[in-house]
Amino acid sequence: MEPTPTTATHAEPGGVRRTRGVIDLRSDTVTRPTPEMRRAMAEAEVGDDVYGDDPTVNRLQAGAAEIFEREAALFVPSGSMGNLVAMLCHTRPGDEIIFEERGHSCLFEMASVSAIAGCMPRTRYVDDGILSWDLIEPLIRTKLYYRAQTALIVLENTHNMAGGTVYPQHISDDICDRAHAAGLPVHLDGARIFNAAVALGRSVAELTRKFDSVMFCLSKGLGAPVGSMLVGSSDFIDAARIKRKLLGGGMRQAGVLAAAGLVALEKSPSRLHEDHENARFLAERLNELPGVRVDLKKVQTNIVFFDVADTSRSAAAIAADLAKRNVLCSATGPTAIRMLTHCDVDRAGIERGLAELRAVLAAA
Ligand code: TLP
Repeated sequence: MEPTPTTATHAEPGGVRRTRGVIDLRSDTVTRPTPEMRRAMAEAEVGDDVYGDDPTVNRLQAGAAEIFEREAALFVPSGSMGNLVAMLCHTRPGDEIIFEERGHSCLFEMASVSAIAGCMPRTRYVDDGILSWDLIEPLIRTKLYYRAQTALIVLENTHNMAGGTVYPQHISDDICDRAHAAGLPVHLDGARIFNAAVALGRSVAELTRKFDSVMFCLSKGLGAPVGSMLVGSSDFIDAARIKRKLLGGGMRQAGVLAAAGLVALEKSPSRLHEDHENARFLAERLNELPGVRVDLKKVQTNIVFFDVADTSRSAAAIAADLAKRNVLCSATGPTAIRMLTHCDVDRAGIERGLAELRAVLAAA
């Protein structure tokens, strides 16, 4: 069957379309490498990165450090490993780490904060996911020898489970300044920091300059197949390299992956605004459907959550019916559904997704 042109934006070598008729809105992690990435991967110069000998990994790390205006960067296999490595560098077992309650590194990374870093999460719920110093300060432990000590604050920008919300820069800067005054480092889970930068019209360097360490993902909206980066000082990255090895994340000829990451860093940020426009379009149309509610003020980047309580059907049932019609989304709660826009679904694909949802709701 000829794949629908609305579902894919790039032709693969040999003319095969990337996505065969499926509108996959489960996540921006589902994006496939572009033909340019695949070419770069095939032609990548490689070496053994555990010896520091992979020229393509070295170029990627130097490029990321330059973009973030930091001393150094480290290529890691996943965002989860990047966050865990940072937590291992900043803390000791028995310490506490402050997170927003739905922070990815607290809730969705296999409890590695406790299981591997040996730390206690200390959390605070905020509806839009955006913490502020007045919410963080009461969570900091007093210095008593028999109490676990606060060792780190983790912020997430954009905040995934709050709907892709963006930290206003004065708030994240203020948290970092006050944390530093209190002797605490701040790590940024910046899996989607390029989306935040596009939403705010600022550079990622500007948004992140006060953080002690930053993790960002190449494999989400930037479209690379694998990999994330940690950026920070040379001392932090030297320590992070050791922790990465401890976790089994020392890779060998990783240049084949880094090559795609280099293309992603160079080419993808300038097109993320399309994903944001598609998310806004999607959110506004969803909000017009009977029984569907979207909190439009939270739709700031490429993530759309919507509530289906008033359709009298569960999110899981709707997601299952949509999947039968080749539209994929994630049921994230009894009545909550998450959809993400990305480079593999264009505006026509979004429209088809909406039409299928309309049909699913009408059939019920
Ligand atoms: N997020 C994934 C799922 O795990 C939920 C997604 O589909 O959104 N930080 C943030 C903010 C993330 O959203 C994710 C992945 C990660 C870290 C972890 O990245 P990976 O999947 O590379 O380990």
